[in-house]
Amino acid sequence: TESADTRTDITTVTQHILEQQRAHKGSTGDLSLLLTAIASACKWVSNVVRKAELLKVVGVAGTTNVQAEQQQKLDVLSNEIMINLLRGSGRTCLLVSEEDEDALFVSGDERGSYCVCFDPLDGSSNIDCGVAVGTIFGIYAVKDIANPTLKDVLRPGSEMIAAGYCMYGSSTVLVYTTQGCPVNGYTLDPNLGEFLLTHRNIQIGHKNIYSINEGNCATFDKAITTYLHDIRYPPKEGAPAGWKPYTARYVGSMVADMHRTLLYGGIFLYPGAKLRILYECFPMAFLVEHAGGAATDGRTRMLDIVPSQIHARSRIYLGTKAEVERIEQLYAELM
Ligand code: P6P
Repeated sequence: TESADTRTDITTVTQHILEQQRAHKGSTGDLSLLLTAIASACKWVSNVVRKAELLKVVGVAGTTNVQAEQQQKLDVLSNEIMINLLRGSGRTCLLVSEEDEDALFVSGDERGSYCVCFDPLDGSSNIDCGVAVGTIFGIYAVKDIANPTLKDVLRPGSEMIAAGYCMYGSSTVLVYTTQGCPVNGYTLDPNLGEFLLTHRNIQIGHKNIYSINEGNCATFDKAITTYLHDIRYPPKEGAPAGWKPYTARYVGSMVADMHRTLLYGGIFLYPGAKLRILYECFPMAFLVEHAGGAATDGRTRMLDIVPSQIHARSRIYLGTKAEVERIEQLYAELM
């Protein structure tokens, strides 16, 4: 059999974006350009994240130590990379970043027709211990390119036209989808500097895994404490044949917990209103629904929520449909 290095039927993310563009008759190619710019930004962020520890001891050119205060915080650096490449694509008119209090309006000849909401480096507090972190993004089409306003992003997540994340873990994996299309995953080959199609048409798994920060259990409401009890202990009337408790997995970095939930299945729960709607909850809900799963805040489908302001937060439960429906049923019965 031919070795992986000699295979020539590999598909790069750029080729795949163009292939999907051709499938959408009449598309201008603007979204393809924007997605390609995002993929380039993720390559650059990946490069910086992987060198982070080294930069602290050997500096950029391998000369002297980089003093801590000179060592630009990775999330600030990642934010600059994202903004430069998004604005430079000439396809955006409004940028909402977790790192910036105010939205950024793109003017002049750099203005395009898309609004991008993103977290440039989610979970960055985990970097020092080597835990996977990631970039998360969601894209809306502006309503009136001549007059972009915050109303272009303070709208239901279901009106997003694309969403995705890039996880900087044991490998760098970009996962995204566009409205009504399959969810695909691309793994960065560091030697080629290319994202190669490795996960075609991801469908959410069905393993019994639950993912929650148990340390917050004193704040869980009755619906969640009941849900957790039912997946940890057999029913009162006795365990049916084959019954076993769910496995617990919690990384504490949303992209890592989401990627595992997408590939293996189960449920990710964040009952406190901590995660941001526009650039954490909506993109992940958009992806999980496109992969055959579901996402809710307990009472409302996540993608039907309208954020009140650009950094609004929400609780979120996402994963396999059956688990999400169970949680919504408990909210309806108990809350
Ligand atoms: P906690 C990381 O700080 C983050 O924003 C998400 O990536 C992650 O899912 C969540 O917060 C973890 O929160 O309270 O469990 O540390």
